[in-house]
Amino acid sequence: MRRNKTRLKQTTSSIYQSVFTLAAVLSLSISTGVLAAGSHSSGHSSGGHDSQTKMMSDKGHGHGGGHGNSAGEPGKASEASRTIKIDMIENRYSIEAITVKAGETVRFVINNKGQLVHEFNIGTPAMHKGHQKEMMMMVDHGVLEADKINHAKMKMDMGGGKTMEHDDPNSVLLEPGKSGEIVWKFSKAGTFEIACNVPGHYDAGMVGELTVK
Ligand SMILES: [Cu+2]
Repeated sequence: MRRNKTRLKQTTSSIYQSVFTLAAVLSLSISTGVLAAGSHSSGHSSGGHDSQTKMMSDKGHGHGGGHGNSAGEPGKASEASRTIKIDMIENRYSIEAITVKAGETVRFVINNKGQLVHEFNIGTPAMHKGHQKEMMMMVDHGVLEADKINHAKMKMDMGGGKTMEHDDPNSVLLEPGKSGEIVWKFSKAGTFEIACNVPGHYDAGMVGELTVK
């Protein structure tokens, strides 16, 4: 562990460099200027690009998040008690607080009415934090651009048969103008979050409270 830390320290400057490069690229391509530039550096001080790649393949899957989700589990559309429609724009959801009953299955219909790629993801704050690192990797690999998703790169083999496909059942990642659906069963009570983990968006306020009681 100690040795690992030393190695990570050595890569810190290159991480900052890539974060700042990213911030510069994004601010050039985003006319709305709402991206919280600079705010993501804190989330990436603990892991370099290489170590994250390794960590992901060690875990044995390409893109975590839906595994052991304490917010619930994928649900059946036939069991949904209601449909909640949510629009996404820069950088927020049209609904900022949702309350559901424990055991309830809800169908979410998500529309991206913004000009940037946005995500709708159901999870705990810790899950979102972890997912933000994976999203950052998608940006680093050119899979995720500010206003589009490179689907060909997403399917590319990252080594050991792992890809960067974003197909977790608790999440939809949508390009501008696109819509998607999630059917989710909230198995037990708790306080969770809906969040967009595209770099910078969560910190800019693209997060909502989800109460299961
Ligand atoms: Cu977003």
